[in-house]
Amino acid sequence: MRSLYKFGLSILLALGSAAALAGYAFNFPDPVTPIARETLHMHNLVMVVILIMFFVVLGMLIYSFRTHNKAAGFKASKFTGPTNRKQWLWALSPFALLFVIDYGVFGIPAFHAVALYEDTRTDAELVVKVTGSQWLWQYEFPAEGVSYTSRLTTPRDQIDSGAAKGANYLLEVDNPLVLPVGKKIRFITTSNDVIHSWWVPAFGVKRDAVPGFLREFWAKVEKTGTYRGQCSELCGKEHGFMPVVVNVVSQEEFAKWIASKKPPVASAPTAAVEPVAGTAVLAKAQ
Ligand SMILES: [Cu+2]
Repeated sequence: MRSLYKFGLSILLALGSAAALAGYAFNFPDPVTPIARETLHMHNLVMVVILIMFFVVLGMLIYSFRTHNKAAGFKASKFTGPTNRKQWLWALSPFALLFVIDYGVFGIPAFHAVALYEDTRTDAELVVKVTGSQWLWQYEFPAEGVSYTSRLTTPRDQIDSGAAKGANYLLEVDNPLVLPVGKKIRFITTSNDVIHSWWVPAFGVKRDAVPGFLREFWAKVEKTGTYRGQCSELCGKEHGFMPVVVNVVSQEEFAKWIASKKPPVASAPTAAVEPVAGTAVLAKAQ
């Protein structure tokens, strides 16, 4: 028994130290959108309920093994299937309990969280089109006529272990996506080549970018800051090298930034065609 405890303890220590070395966070990142907060609450609720169930069932098992054993003079009863009312009750009550927990305790809040995620009302204050490409992201603000690409900036030296890895190793880009705080933003994802997936953990959103399809989700970021994520659909040899970086700034800062990104007025005739074409595609997608 003692060696078993030692074995368990060493496994725990090994897992703990490996996690510490990797700088791994076990829990969700701080949620900054309503969707991320609901997802975290849902996760916590499920964890608490299944932990209680785990300990109740384990306790009953241990109690049964320790008290109703052969040494204490108990004889195994031999029967097939429930034969009396008490046995039926014991067979059906766990089923009924699980049914109530699954549909009532988990189902209702889970449905609410999914409905929030799939909110398709068109009251978005800003639309961002995200296009995945091997191996970069393209961001477009169709109404504002702004479009640019966002690529990894981690030097090749760090990737090939020729230099020490930076603080945001593989999570840094040249042109981050800039968004205003507190605005409802509708995201539309698509792809130029293969399936990618746009993911920012702190936003609680992840949506596949599928070639030939427009898929959508929305987010309302409540806190300014820099948020990092990654492509999360294996998309080829540099799948690990197309991170997502989002700078969430105040609404005034955003207005200034978007104005600086707009194409100069001199090229207006050609630039004006873009947003109109983009809007037509968006209207069709709804
Ligand atoms: Cu990708």
